[in-house]
Amino acid sequence: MKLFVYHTPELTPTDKAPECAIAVDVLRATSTIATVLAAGGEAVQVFSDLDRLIAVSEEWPPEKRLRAGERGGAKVEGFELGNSPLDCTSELVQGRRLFISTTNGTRALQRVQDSPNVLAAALINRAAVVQFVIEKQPETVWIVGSGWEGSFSLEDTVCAGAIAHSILEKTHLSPEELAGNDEVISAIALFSQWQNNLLGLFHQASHGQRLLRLHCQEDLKYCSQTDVLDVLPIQQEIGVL
Ligand code: 3SL
Repeated sequence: MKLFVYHTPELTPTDKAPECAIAVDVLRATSTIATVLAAGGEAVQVFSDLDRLIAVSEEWPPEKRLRAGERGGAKVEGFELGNSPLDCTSELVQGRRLFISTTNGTRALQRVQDSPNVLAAALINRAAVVQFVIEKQPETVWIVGSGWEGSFSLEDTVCAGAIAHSILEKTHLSPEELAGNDEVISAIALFSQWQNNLLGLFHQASHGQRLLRLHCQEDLKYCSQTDVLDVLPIQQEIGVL
């Protein structure tokens, strides 16, 4: 198995798809997706275009659907939900399909649509994602961070490092056997440095600070937990997890 880390969707090679692709948007899209599925949501369907989201979700009975949308950290007007995982209680999401569009997380998921195994990972469901990778043993795995509008983000890279670190522990591969690019080694180093204070790292991250300005400190706390949800968001058909 060779693992590659890409800090943003734009940095992935355009001429190939890996056997397994892991999209990461710790703050907050993939944390929200994992939370919805763990709370009994029927599925999560991801859109980049809000009009298309509205059109497709109209085909679902209102009691069976939820619309979630975020632009610039704020909730899209008229939607039931923004992008806070803390709003996704089992009372609300049980048996319903979530139709979601966010600024960056959606882009990462869409960029890897051609892979036969597309997963959505966050720190909260890291163990389930690692378990899948170890059992499946794909030849090539990409971890694709969402970043922020094309730029590197600390929280996605530390999550990539957390995944890589756990794969190393469980397989006894050496870092140089596992790593397909240098980004893997630097992500592991970032995680090793901050693993006991992930919330502290989020407070230093530019998107963490943006969310703090929007009074989302509880979201940061929740998303900084590791391995608390045993859920594997995996694509069933294009765009549906
Ligand atoms: O950009 C995204 O996809 C979002 O996760 C950003 S936010 O955390 O909802 O602001």
